[in-house]
Amino acid sequence: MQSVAIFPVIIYFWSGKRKSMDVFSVLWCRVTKRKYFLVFLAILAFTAHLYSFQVKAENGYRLWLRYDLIENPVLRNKYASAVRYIVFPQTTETCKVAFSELEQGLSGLLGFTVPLSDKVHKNGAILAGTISSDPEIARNVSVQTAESLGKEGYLIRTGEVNGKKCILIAANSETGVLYGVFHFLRLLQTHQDISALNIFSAPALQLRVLNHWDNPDRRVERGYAGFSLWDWHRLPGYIDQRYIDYARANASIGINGTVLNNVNANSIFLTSLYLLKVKALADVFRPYGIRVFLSVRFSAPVELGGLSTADPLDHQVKEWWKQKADEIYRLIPDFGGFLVKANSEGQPGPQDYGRTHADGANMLADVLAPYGGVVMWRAFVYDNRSANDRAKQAYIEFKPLDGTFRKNVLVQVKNGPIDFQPREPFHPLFGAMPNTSLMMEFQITQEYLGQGTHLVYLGPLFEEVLSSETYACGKGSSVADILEGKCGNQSLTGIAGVANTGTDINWCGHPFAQANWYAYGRFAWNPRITAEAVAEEWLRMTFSNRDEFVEPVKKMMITSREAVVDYMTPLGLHHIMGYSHHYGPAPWIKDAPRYDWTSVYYHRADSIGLGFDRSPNGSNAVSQYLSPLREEFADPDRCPEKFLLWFHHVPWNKKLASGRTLWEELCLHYCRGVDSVQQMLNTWDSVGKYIDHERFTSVKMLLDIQFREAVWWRDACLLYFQTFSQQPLPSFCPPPEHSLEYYENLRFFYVPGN
Ligand code: GCW
Repeated sequence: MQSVAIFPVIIYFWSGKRKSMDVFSVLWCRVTKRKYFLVFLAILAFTAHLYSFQVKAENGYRLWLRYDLIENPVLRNKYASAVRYIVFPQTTETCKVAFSELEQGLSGLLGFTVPLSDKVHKNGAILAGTISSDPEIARNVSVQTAESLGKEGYLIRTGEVNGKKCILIAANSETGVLYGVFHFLRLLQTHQDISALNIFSAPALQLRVLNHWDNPDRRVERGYAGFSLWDWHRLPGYIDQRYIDYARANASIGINGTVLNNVNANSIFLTSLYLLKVKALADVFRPYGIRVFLSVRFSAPVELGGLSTADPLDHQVKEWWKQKADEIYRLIPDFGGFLVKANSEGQPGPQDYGRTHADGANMLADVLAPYGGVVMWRAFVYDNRSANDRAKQAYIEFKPLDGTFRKNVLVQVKNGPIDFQPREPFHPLFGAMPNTSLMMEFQITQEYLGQGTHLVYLGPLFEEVLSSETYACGKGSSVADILEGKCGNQSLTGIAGVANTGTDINWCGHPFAQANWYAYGRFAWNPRITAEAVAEEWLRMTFSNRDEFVEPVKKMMITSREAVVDYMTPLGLHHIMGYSHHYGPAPWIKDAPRYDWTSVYYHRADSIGLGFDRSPNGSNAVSQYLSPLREEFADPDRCPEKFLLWFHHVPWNKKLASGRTLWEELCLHYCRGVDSVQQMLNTWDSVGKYIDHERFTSVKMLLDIQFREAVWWRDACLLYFQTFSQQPLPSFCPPPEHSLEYYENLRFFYVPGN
């Protein structure tokens, strides 16, 4: 915009007749002469170009890595005097990308190119590098500190070299330095004080990976942001700039691994042709500290190797996998390993041959071990054999295997025992397998949380799960403690997030879905961070540093998770979404090939009440939790209300803590959820003036959709449950727009991600 404003000024001075003629008269004189007219057009075109660039630049592509000029000149000058030059020997590819990020970031934020120097000679240097390779850095970092930084940690400290004040960004590895650079830029992006820095940061978990559910045809299972980022057809020859920007974004939040393909895996990824494509991506990601992994189909030896079996104890099968591992590591020496979904939802697995999950996982682990690779074996299993409760099956199958997995196996457990619902209690396997490396699986893509159109910030969900009390090693042992290996004998630690990225220009579809990618990375690095702190960082980097914007929008983000729980599945309800595509409400689903694919299986509504009885009188799933949590969950009067209908079948007229009956409370939550979305809309309207029009409008349209869909959820669910409660809607709930029949007859085709 500033460039447009300069235009009349140029004309004014160019006229040379400032006193006698106004700008428009001058313009008129000049344009009558052809050559001036051409100059005029050129200036106009240039200005228009600058203007259009500025508008387009806010399409969200840059994510949180926006390095726009810091507008406040006082702050900018303060930073500029602290970072007058950079001393950063670039000996490796990782150092090169770290330096280029630092240079690019600083020049954008400060408005000038900060020069590179080979030594600290005056105040105001940024001195970046590894501790072992730079004696100046080494002098500033004690051996003890260096040790505690580990492989990927870093420090950012105001120090002194040759008697000159400088900012040190140091680590044991180049990747650590890269992480430090991103952190340092974040300080500037969020306008922090950098005059006396003493930051020390190391990741709490070793493996911090994204799981892409991307298929070879580029469709993304449960993806709501376009097609897969991986252009398999043009790989390995064509390297899309997106791959590099993807790596930058991940490195900026400490993600160090990516599983490229869907857990419902296609064996094609293990063919020699595709491994070359995988190698091309691995080569792009390597400088950013990101290793690639593949989801593998357990029956690949049959499909690709022509064997008659995939039995993990069969000699030929083991040999086939060994040869495959050798081939992979010849191409990709730092290949991360395999992710496996076995004997779940129709996928092949060791149980097809009468073997256990451990037999399958260990066989693969053995072929990867010589190369340092790992197996991430998923515990998301359920089938027709799950006697009386799907929620219990993973525990039943896996707990007896505790202690039998190889050291390089991690069992990957979803955050809750069913399936990424808006709210679930934590998975009871956390705390049940002290001799196994357990890793967390979160879903960043919003399969069950409004998919591509609802603004739902997942930070509070991550925080709630990670801080849940498990009693695994006495009172005060959280899920985070277990993940970090503080509560058992884990040899490896890790966390996975099912990615929400795609080819949409802004990567994630909904502008606020970017916050969930960001938050996942920040929680993976530090499971004890708060959702609020993360939201604030993200907002400042992604939109604006103005408090008038940040404060209300942060509040909106924090409440958005409770809002979706309220208007979809309050009080512990779960899995009542549309059949298969999971879009919209469908509590009435009762005919499906399997009972546990219906909604009635999960909510159990009848004339007496609502909810799944998982107490000792019911399926007794509560017994999978440790005492005293088990007893708390088992008692309907002590069970937290947010999980009430998860664990209990509660009579419609039972009085809850508020004094309201279950029916009244249910109505209150559904109606409150809609009100919250209205509040979100109001908040957004009030902050429009602080941000660019493009993203403002995009979010506004999406919030309008979210509001209509929240109303739809409320009305459809209340009308349906009312057929059981047989009670009127309380006065605080507006009358539904349509009949129950209308909602039941809605049909949706081509829902994305299905
Ligand atoms: O929730 C279900 C999803 C499936 C997914 C599965 C899983 C990849 O609806 O789409 O399959 O979970 O996690 O394996």
